[in-house]
Amino acid sequence: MISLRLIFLAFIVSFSATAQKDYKLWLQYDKITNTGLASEYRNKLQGIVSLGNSETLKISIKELETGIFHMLENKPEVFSEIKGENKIIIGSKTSLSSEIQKVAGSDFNKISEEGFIIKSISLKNKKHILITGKNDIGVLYGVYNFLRLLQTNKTIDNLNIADAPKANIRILNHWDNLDRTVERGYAGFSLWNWQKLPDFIDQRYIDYARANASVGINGTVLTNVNANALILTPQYLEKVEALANVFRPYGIKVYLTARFSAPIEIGGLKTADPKDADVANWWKNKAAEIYKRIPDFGGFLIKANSEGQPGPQNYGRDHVDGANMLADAVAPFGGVIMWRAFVYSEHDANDRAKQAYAEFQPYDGKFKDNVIVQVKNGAIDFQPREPFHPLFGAMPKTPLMMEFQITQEYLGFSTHLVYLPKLYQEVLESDTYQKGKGSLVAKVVDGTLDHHKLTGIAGVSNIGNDLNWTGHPFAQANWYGFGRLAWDPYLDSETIADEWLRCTFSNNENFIKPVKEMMLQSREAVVNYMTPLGLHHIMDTGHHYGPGPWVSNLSRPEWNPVYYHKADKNGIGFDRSKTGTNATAQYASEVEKIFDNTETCPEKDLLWFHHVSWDYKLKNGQTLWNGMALKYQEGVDQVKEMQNTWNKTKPYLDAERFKEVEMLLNIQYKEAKWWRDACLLYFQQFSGKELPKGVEKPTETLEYFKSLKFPFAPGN
Ligand code: GCV
Repeated sequence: MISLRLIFLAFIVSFSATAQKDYKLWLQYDKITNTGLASEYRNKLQGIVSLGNSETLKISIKELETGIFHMLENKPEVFSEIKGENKIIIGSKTSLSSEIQKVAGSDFNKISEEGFIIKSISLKNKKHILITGKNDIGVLYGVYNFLRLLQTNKTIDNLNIADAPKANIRILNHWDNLDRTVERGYAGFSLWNWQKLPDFIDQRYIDYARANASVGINGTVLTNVNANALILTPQYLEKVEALANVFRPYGIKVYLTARFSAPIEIGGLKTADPKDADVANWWKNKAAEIYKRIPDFGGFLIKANSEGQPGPQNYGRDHVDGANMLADAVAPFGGVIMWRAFVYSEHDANDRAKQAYAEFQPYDGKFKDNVIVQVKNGAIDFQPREPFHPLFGAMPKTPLMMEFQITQEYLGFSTHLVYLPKLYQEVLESDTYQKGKGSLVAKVVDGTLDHHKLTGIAGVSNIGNDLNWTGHPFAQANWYGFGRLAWDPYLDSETIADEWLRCTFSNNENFIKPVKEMMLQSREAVVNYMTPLGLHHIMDTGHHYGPGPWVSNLSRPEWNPVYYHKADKNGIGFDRSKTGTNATAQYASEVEKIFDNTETCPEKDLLWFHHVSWDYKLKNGQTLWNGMALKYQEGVDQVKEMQNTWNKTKPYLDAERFKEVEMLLNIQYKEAKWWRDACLLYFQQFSGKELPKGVEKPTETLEYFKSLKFPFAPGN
């Protein structure tokens, strides 16, 4: 009996330890195992001097205490004045003595309002480390960055770091519904427990804010862009206010999605026409009501006249009319309007990839100053690979905000390991040639190309109430990486992977090197086994889980995969060149030229821009059919390689996370083969060709793959 109880207790203890590990994200603060380094850190960190007592500063101190306590097993004392040496001095600029301000000197000129300085200083011949910023939130960012130095085992000698975010709005978009389902969410239900709010503050809200602040995310849109007007009623605003109060000391502003028809649905008006004075007034009053509760409310995100959502076009008005009317409502309070450019219409026979540009580009320069247009990274919809959206580089007079998808709607949900910062980097590094060579998408987004002050990067959240937040332990890296790139869109995805691995798992090089390589390869692997050579949107319909290149029976043409691949006996691919829809002409002429010609078009984008024959010769001399089949096989092989890599990591991490990822990689391998076999069998009907040597033969029939149904696929 006793032994059974002991076993049970041991189980509970180990279970909760694991739960904690998964839950703690990249803030593990594991004990530093390099004893030399640990004692060096201990020597240099002999207490904290706190110059201030705001909520944010208290959080900063607590974070330092927690981090140092766990990493160095040493609880640092907290002082209110500087005594002795080797202290960490934290406080915002105004709290610093003139002597310290002098030491920090010109560093303050290098940072913006949210920036931070971490500097080794000497005061009266005593060494200290100063962490400061122009205000407390900068200090908090500095603290997280300082702790990251320890977590990644970096030197803390001669520190001289001054860093500031390059985009103002660094924001998560939650596609969370009020019933707690999450559109395209694969990590459980919504974190927001509307029923228990405002009185019950779940610890998760605090931990969420902390995780976001640790990577510099400063905003959150709580609700789905397919919006519900109820969120704007007093009953819900009270709950939103409670969340805003939790997030505020972490520097996170709350935003909401605004349903354009709200004046009718909850306001009792007969119209939502943006030119109607009553409608404009209704929104003004609504904004005033929100700001009374939440003085630092960020503003609204709007999906209008897209996929059935109401918008100004319902009243014969346009996007500018709608956005500017809302902009006027929030302007007196410093709010912004993030107006989405994700539009396409079933009534428009034009290539879907051209529609957002066709509709929005003519509006350049017509939006009010507090409007920012939110553009998805590519012109279709968050595919494993898309060329950058042609609107980037085409609206110089309008602030454009990047929208990335962190949740893996088209990338294997939360079962596939896909390291997305690699994708984000590829887009941010793309050259729009708007002002000649070097006009990178990153420069459009951070405002430097066209001198915009309002800038932003949004990521569609992959967070839910799963114990590990994101469903897949490695999907945490996508949340982390999004935050880091929103802070600095020029960061290298490899550096980010390195940081994340060290903070999340281990500093052991035998672990870091192969696992980092695995992460960096994982994006190309998913492209290979799902949509190689520029194929896109051939996922099964509705839920987008698994392959469905055969789907052709949906009411809207552009919802059918056959619309995108256009496979026939002559070949495959969507001709968007001059001989086709001429979508290439939406890019600057330098880019257009490259994409328009099969000779110069990167092969990774070939079938996005061109319809080519099955015998088309690829650069490596293979026919398109053989090359495509081999790419599918390569994707499968890459996942096998990921499994091999992972299997060797067992000694370096806890058994539970090892097992979790091992099981998920097994699923990914199975599904990569499913993708390969289903797609090749389907396309083979048109090519009429044998599979080349090196590609495994399918073990199931095409009919079998077509018969698979997933009625309860999540997120749909
Ligand atoms: C929130 C895609 C997704 C939809 C999503 C839409 C959007 O179409 O499948 O679920 O809706 O994009 O970004 O608005």
